[in-house]
Amino acid sequence: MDNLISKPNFKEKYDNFVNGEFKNPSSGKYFDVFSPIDGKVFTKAAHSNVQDIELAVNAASEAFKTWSKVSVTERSNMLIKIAQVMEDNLEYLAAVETVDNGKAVRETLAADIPLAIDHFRYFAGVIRAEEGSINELDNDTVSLIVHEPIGVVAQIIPWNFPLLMAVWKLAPALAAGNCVVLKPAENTPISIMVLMELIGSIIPPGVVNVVNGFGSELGRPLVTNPKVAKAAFTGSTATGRLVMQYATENIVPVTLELGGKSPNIFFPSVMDADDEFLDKAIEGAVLYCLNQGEVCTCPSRLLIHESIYDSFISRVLERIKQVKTGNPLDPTVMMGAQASKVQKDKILTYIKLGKEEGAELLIGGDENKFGGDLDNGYYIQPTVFKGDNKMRVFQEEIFGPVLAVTTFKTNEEAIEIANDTLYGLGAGVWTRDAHELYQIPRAIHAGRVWTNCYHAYPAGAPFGGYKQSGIGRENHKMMLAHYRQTKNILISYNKNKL
Ligand code: TXE
Repeated sequence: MDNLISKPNFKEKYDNFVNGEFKNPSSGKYFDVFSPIDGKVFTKAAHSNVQDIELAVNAASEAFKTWSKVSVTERSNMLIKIAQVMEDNLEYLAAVETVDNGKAVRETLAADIPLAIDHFRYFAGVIRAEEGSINELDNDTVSLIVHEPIGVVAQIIPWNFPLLMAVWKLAPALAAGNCVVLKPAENTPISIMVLMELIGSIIPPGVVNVVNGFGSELGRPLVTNPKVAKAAFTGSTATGRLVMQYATENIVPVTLELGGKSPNIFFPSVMDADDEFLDKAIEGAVLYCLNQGEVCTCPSRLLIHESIYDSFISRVLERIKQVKTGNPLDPTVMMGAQASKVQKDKILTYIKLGKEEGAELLIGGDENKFGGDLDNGYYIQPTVFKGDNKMRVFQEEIFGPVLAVTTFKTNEEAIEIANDTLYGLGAGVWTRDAHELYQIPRAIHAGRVWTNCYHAYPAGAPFGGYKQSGIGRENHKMMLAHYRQTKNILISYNKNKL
């Protein structure tokens, strides 16, 4: 307990950030923000309404007139400055994120914030290297292709990686020359406001606006605002469907990063491998606990070849017993608190359901208690069920530290089970066989297949979903295409012919 990272000081309440200033919500209302660590209110956030959305969109639209003309070098330099300020405040931002979301500070220090920093640097770099193109169609006709920013972008952010997901959307949008109205999740509105306190002065007024409040109240007016030219969303598939409907009303493009039920497949050669690889593979199976399972790519379905099932699962269960759970401000803790009471209750409902539908509980299966203040926090034990892929605990996104395990006999069966889901975001393949190493990932319907690794998110590796897991690829320069218009200037050099 002595080695806890100290809780940062928070303001009594947090406003919106509009046109370069912190601004009260027009209703004057604020809502309570709870820390998942102890379930206590630690501050309040602006409860915005349609008027606040309009103010922010108008500010963004006004700012776009100048920001869209700013040179690529200037935009790139701004992203580099933002990255530097984040790096200078890494520990502070990591602690804020942990209090706001409940995730382990071990992760915010080593992953959330460093990845966000690197993301700004990546887009600062790639935007400088972008070029248009020119094509001579015939002797006197030339086609010129140039890219232009799309306009005001609406970005709706989830609560599982509040800062990182905001940055995944902000960096490409700003690099491409757009202005943004960003709506954080109501469960975790604070880390983004703290970030704006740090970087707000680096950004020209109106280029980034943040409006806090409830998605059910603000989502529609934001995405259907006629001045909005594009929407980007990360969250549940159900809400993503709504966002797409709003975007349809406005006839604007939308990118979506939605749910998942990712298979993590272990082939027989894993068990014959050297100790180092086997240890890594066991670790890869246990990564369903990472971020308390609140990851869209959580490897929540474990598929093990039946010939190695007994020996492999016993190693996995031994390792799960070693997973350190508890106060997320303890830097040695791997699994902290679920992001909200609602989420904790949802996970417990699924655990009950798993038992009811006859899945065999191998470990965990209850909330986690640590005594003292933490008893009002939102903690769940790492849980493993063995069962059948048709069960609801195998099919539905639980978004918690709940693993559903099954076996397969052949590679064809492994592929069939892996693809038997509505989702197609992530997958893991673990093998020492050169053919499986390529053929299995190719056969899986998912946007990202980690092969002999899992849960790595380096900038430059495109990330996004097949099927109901979404549309678009973030984390890669190809995202720029979603944030730009393509203009074709067709030039005739023929003096007579039309
Ligand atoms: O998500 P929502 P919820 C999954 C996960 C979780 C479930 C429910 O399974 O248990 O979704 O979580 C905003 N128009 N994921 O209900 O509603 C909301 O304010 C526009 C997976 O919290 O999708 C927040 O900013 N926006 C996921 C954001 O949507 C609306 C991460 C996400 O909330 C809106 C989060 C509306 N009508 C949850 N209603 C992932 N892919 O990583 C809400 N929002």
